[in-house]
Amino acid sequence: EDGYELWLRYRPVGNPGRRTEYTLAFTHVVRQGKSPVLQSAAAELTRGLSGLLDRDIPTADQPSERGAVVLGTPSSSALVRDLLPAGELDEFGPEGFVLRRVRGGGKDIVVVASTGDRGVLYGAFHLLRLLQTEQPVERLDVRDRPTNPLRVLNHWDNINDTVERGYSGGSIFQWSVPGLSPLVGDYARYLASLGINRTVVNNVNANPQFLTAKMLDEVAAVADAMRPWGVTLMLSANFASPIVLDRLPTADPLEPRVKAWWRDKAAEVYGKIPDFGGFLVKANSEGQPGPTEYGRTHADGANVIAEAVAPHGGLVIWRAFVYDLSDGDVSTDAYRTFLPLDGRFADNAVVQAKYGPVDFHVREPVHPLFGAMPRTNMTLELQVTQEHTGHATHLCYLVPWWKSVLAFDTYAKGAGTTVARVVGGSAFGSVHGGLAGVSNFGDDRNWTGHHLAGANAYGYGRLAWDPSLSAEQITDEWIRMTFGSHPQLVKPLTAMLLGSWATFEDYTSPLGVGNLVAGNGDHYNPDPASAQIADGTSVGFDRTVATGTGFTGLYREPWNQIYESLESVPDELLLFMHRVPYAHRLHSGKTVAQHIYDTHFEGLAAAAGEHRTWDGVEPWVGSRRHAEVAERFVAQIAHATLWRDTIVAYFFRLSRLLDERRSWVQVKLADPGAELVLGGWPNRLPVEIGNASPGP
Ligand code: BDP
Repeated sequence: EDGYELWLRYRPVGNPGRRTEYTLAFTHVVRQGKSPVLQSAAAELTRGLSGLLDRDIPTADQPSERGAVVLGTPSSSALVRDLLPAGELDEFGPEGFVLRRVRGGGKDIVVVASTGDRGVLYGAFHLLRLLQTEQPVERLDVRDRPTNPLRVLNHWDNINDTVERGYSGGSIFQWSVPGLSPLVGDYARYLASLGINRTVVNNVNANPQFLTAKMLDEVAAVADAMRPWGVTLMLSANFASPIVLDRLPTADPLEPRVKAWWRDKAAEVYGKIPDFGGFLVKANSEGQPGPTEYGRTHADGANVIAEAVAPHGGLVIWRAFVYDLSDGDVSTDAYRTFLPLDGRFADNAVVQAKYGPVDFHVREPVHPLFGAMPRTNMTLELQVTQEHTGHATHLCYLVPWWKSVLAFDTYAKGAGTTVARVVGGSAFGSVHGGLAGVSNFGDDRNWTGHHLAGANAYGYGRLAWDPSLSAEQITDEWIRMTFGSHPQLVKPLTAMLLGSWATFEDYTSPLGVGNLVAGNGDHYNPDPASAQIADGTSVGFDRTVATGTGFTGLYREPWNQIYESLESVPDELLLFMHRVPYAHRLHSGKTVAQHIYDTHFEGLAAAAGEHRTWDGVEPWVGSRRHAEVAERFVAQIAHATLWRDTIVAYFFRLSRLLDERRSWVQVKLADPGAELVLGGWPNRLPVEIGNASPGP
């Protein structure tokens, strides 16, 4: 197996009892209704059941014997109307569904129903997931609906097929090749299996050429291929498009000619893609054009596009990733720029903020904008692609981290106003909110480069559907669906995945200090000096109100107090909020220096342990996938060693504090040549310290 099938492999159910149970319960598929989405749902059920039960599952118009799976909507199917109480489905909306085992005409029937076609499709995938994970179906009765209206995957794919921050090959859309990429249909099917209902198909650093008539034809073909899977297409738009494409003298959003341009462009797009989802915009950020060039606000900018797409039912998603105030602390810029605009964005505009106030680092506090803009639709942007977390080389499973972001309590409307509730809409009643993930899909055969990075794509989708799912459940599902249900496989792999984010954090950036990589580089190799967060006496970033940049004051009670005080700031965010001497004692009882030494040795040891775990599950994983991941582990361990040695050496050199638990630092200190070696940093020392080290 080469990994192309991801979590939709549909291999025969291994557990004999379950297989018999399913074989009796599912004998044929009854589709009522002809829409393309319903056809996808029926085809998927037939394909999935045939694979899982290892026999041909036919499709029929009516239930013929016991074990029919009936799928449809009340409007497409008389059977669905008969089998479920009138009105029951309304509660779950057109994307929600009911799966139930009922008796109809004296026969056992399984109904997969929704008021909308998409809901039926999602119900079909849910039913298959239950079987793939070997759940009982005896008393099947599932009622579910997505928490988030917007469940979006963003592609940073360029017109020349490269992918910004992509580590799994080129663009799956193959924009540079005329005609539809053969990957698109399969890709859309994977999105549907997770309930992802939108995708933005080009980079936020947007090439205006995507909006030319010729490219729009290409884009329309992609939309056509995704439509049967219930996926709505969106485009990133360059704010200067009116200038670049049609030589307007300005892109000032309040200029009538500019408004007309966007109105006409929207009409053109909708002429080709009637169900187009709208535009995503990165403006006045990292060199991208935007409204502030004309003295206008981000709301003015968003609204001109919002107005243009509104008559067609479209949205504008406007990113809050700005840091152009540049007066000291970028972590306050987005807050200070956007907060005054609360209530000024159009109803069909959505503000999208990254989870943290700086970037997608391995650890940041949750962005203070969440909960601070009660009159604005918001989406939370997560980075599925591992730009800052080891690319497609390191195992870094991000679901536990995302869970903690979603569960963060903003206290905006009292206790319990979590980020999940803010973006999902239940906190402030916003209509268009949810999650956006920066995709890790590329045209590598296994889609995500590292086979285990598929878990991040899967986990993102599941959390977008329901942020209350536990990390354990999501992980368990993914492993069973991707590799199988053998207990000797599921248990160790679950633990390995769940621990891997902490492992990565341990051997990279300690205590919330931020990325210790070269500023504008590939965000991969250690380069702590360039981060400029430490000197010979202290380390960290003073963001307090009392003596620092005031960032901690952007949070509500009690977080502002908790973060402001050294007594209460959580260890893992200490260096994000405070500047402290190396001998400062953490709540854990360790000094900062000792914590850095320990976590780096322990993190590397944990990574080596993950590699051993992987070797131990070889019999159940399949040789090709096993070997490919094992290769990545070898590279990861080598790179993690470089990280450990670089970071440990760097902080030892600055702090001169001995490692209380290991001998290597003392050896180096006692060695008169130590200074010389230290002077060789960063190129030589890490290697030498690594060699001298007795290991953890
Ligand atoms: C940064 C990435 C850059 C993106 C930018 C963004 O390094 O490639 O364009 O985020 O999110 O982290 O716009």
